[in-house]
Amino acid sequence: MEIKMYTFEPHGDARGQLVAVEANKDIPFEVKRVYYMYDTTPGVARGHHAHKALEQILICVHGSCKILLDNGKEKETVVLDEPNKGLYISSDMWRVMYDFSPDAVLMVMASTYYEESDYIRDYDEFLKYVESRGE
Ligand code: T46
Repeated sequence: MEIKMYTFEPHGDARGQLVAVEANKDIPFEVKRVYYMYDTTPGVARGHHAHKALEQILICVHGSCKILLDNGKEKETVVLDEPNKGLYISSDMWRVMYDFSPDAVLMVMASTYYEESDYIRDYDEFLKYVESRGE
């Protein structure tokens, strides 16, 4: 499986670091929504779903976490632990976020507004969905 990581150039000076991410330039889509998670309960995993259309970039802007990606055929785990590294997740990809450090803040830039009907929350349904699309 091809993992698409983006490295954003920090604008560092004596005051510290600043990272800017521009839609359709630094990432391949228009950003419609930004959300972030923090204060994650120790030991929990989040996600356990796929999307039909949504594309996203995940940045762990503080702390660290792991992301399990599963396209129905292969699985890969990515560690996010740098605030200027973004993981691209396409639609049709089962994802699980886990192993959050206590200080983790996981920020997500999303290509669409929140839409519950875009979620596939059942793993068997996901496998049938990707198979029906010939993926
Ligand atoms: C994804 C992974 C990486 C909203 O009201 N608006 C939103 O934009 C989002 C993302 C969530 N919510 C509500 C829906 C639930 O009541 O917030 C609650 C928690 O959402 P959820 O259980 O879907 O969160 P995660 O962490 O399992 O998954 C999220 C995204 O939903 C999902 O698209 O790819 O992060």
